Amino acid sequence: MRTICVLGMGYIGLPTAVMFANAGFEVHGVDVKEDVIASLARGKVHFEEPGLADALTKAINTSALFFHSKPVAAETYILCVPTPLNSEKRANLDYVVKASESIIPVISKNALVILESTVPPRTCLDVVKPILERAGMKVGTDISLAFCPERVIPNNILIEIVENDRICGGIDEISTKRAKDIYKSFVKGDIHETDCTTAEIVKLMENTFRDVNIALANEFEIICETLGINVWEAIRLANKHPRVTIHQPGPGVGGHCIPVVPWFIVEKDETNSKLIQVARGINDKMPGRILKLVGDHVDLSKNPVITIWGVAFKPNTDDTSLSPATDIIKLLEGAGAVVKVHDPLVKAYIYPIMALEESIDGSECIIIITNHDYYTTVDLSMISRKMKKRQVIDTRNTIKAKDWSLLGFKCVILGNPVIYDRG
Ligand code: SAJ
Repeated sequence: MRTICVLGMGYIGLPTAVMFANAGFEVHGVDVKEDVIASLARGKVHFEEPGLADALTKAINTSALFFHSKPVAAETYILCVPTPLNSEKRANLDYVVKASESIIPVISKNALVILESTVPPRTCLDVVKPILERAGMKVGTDISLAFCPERVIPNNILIEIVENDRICGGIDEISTKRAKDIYKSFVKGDIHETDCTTAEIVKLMENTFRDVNIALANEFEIICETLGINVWEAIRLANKHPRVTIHQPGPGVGGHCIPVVPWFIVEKDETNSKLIQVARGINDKMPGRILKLVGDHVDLSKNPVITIWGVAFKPNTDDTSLSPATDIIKLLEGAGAVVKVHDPLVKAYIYPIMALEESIDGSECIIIITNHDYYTTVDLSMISRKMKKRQVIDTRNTIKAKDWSLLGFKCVILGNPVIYDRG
């Protein structure tokens, strides 16, 4: 049976391991975190992702998936480790280096190594290849190496991992073909062949495209405020053009990827990446804009209780990675507010997560940061009774302001000059 060793059991590595296991491979999932390995071996997933727990159970029950704290010998190694930003806004490749080094004791001739982690261009050639060659074999001749980035969106991973097109870029043609061959076992989208360095920049371009477009939406929000225009309505109408798809403004950009990845291009060519840098700056300034918006409606120097609804980086996920909510809470506390936090999905966060009722008790303003579906189902009359002042600031244009205003709420929506209240 064909064997695969997947290094890194995070939100990409685990679904990848599970998919290969359920597609007929013998898969060995590896993570340096012993507690993660122990819980996975018991069939327990360590993050929320629709369908993942069932798919994991199936893979374990058919004896197709095993977990280890160190790599084991396999025909294919897939590296799915994090590549965070360091303090100089460059890619920290420590995990890629350590994972590559960790397979040296077990790798043998004819192995295929696939890097899935998002990395700056030339990482396969300049970082991974020399490490693998320390095993005494030549990459290209003895070992194949390819870069095959993931493209899935959290919360829809198990669907997108199958249906999205993929890019496979090998260090040579044989590496590309071998990598494509194994992904074909479960990917229904087209698998496009290229070289490894092109594949590396393709991944960065995709996420940078999104970051720059969100920055444009955020810049439109700022301009529309100056001009007294409702940006949401303006974007809705502009998007009626057949070739225009403007993104949505908001409180900032979070997640593992979008706020990080554009810097991997900047580090390779700072001089020619000015648009990318400006876009990053615009998105990073959005939490400060939210602070200003709150300050326009609440006297923060009087230490009011302010409620944050939603600390996940995007709706309907429990993931708080680089969430703009964290910056906004810090800014509000710095300005004097006493912040209470609610999120229906997040269990662990750097601030205590309260029950809904507790989070609004004595509060002078709710600020909606993450538009979880849950917030459209809350009991508005209970909320209006519990609050000290009936005010809500919606940074995602998500609430039905009319319903809230009928209960006496003053509703402020980022990017909309109209203030909804009973008057
Ligand atoms: N956001 C906005 N306005 C928008 C869209 C998003 O403010 O119009 C914000 C979100 O609220 C969130 C952040 O941007 O804070 C990022 O969310 P996202 O939905 O854009 O992206 P991620 O991080 O969940 O997933 C992205 C996806 N990449 C692209 O859409 C190009 C996903 O396909 C990638 O696999 C993933 O990054 C990754 O791992 O690289």
